[in-house]
Amino acid sequence: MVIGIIIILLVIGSVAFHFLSPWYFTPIASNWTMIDTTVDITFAVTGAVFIATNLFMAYAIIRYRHKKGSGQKAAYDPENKKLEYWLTGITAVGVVAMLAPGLVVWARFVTVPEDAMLVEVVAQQWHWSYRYPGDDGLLGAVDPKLVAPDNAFGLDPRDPNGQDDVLVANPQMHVPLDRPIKTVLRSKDVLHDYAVPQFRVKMDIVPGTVTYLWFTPTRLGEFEILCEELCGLAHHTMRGKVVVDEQEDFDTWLAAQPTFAEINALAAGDPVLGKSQYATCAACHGFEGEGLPLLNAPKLAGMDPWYLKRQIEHYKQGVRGQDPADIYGVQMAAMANTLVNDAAVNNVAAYLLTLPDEPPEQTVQGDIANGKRLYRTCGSCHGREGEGIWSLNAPRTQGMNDWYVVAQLKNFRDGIRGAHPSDYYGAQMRMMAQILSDDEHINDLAAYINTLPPPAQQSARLDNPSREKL
Ligand code: HEC
Ligand code: HEC
Ligand SMILES: [Cu+2]
Repeated sequence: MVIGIIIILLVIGSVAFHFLSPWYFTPIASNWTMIDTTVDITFAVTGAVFIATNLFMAYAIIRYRHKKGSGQKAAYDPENKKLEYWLTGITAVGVVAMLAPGLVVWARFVTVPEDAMLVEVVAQQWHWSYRYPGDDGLLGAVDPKLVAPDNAFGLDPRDPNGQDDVLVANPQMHVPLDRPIKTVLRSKDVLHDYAVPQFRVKMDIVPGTVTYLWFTPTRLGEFEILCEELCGLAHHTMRGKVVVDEQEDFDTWLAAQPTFAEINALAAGDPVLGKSQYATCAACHGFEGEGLPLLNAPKLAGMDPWYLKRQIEHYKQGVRGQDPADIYGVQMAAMANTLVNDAAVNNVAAYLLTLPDEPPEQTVQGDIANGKRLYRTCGSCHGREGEGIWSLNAPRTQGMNDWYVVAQLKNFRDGIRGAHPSDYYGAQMRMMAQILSDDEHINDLAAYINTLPPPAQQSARLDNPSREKL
């Protein structure tokens, strides 16, 4: 009796929860209302079956429960043809009702409209980037072997179709409103999955092949891109954004992005010009780029050009050093504008590579053994020897000023750095710093980083973390 009543309450509760729950579809922003309808049909069919079977079970439990002295006996009825025809028939109708709409939707999903605009989405560990085909409407050939810091997309420079390809090297993509968009999906490393909940689309991205999906955005706004495939340590930080613009705004945005040819035309950094541009920086960072602790300005000598470029860009855009609590970052942000363009940044980057790359003086004491233990997680992004891993966007940690390491880890942990919504790289580091609740641990890490071998003694400037250690 009690069980019967509990089952009835569970049915009522589940149905009430379904209708009253705030966790249902996010408001849709694409043409794929069909997908919602399909999910609704599935809910209706499975819901009806759930209600019917559970209420029948409750009824049977209550109606035929054991009563002392009633003499009731269960009848054995193994072959009831009529009942079986009915059950088979109803089940078949239910299954068809659930699966058939899915086939119709899938047929649409894999049939891309002729006039769809093409965008390539490139996935890599914990980062999204995008390529638009340019005026010819064609994407140039790519080859994973060509991927390098100065050719992050791995474009083949000999393919004329690739010259006008527009390269967006940050995780924010734009698309125009009310136009079908075809995204072709490519991975540089492992399995990922491109998903935008408001568009109701998702598709796996498989290394070695190109997958695709299409949608028509029907609402202006910014929507989050999620990776929905467990793709390693920082999978949960692999987020991006798709911005749906009016066609006009989209065109303006696209025109402001660099093409492959434009990026290639930018001269390689010139260390001689860089030296004169560095004069301003030297006042704080030291004449040899060795870092001046009294001015809280860290060592820059030997900094990887890609990391320097990104930091200067972030300072200029107000993505780093905008938080008033970030006293030193604010000072630096004011200086970043003295490097007026990409060429100037390239020149300074080239000059920094010519400076003596000596390990800085040690100022922080800590438990090195504990630091080593803690550094195992860090090493999967920054390299086991702190060499820095470009493909994971994680800079070199070996040879950094220990006081600066301590300051930055606290900044990340306390949300003073890496909290800006456009700081996709800082956000990853911020989540990693959250494990460092104890200031002692931060000192231990800095002390351990001091023991890492300088570049000349490193076993290899590997571009891949040792995955067997993860
Ligand atoms: C007024 C002093 C000052 C000047 C001038 C200055 N910086 Fe800085 N810079 C700083 C400080 C302080 C920091 C540390 C910010 C922090 O703690 O977050 C910094 C940080 C940086 C960083 C980030 C380092 C890292 O490892 O993330 C870079 C890159 C940098 N500066 C480059 C430059 C360049 C290039 C110039 C010359 C155009 C320059 N700075 C001029 C004070 C200065
Ligand atoms: C998921 C990958 C990942 C892991 C794990 C990780 N980091 Fe980072 N870290 C990054 C990225 C990406 C950046 C660059 C942030 C930016 O561009 O502003 C960064 C930046 C830093 C910086 C600032 C460097 C500078 O020059 O200002 C320090 C210091 C640092 N990490 C230390 C650590 C330590 C210590 C650990 C382990 C507790 C760790 N990281 C774990 C990805 C990671
Ligand atoms: Cu992923």
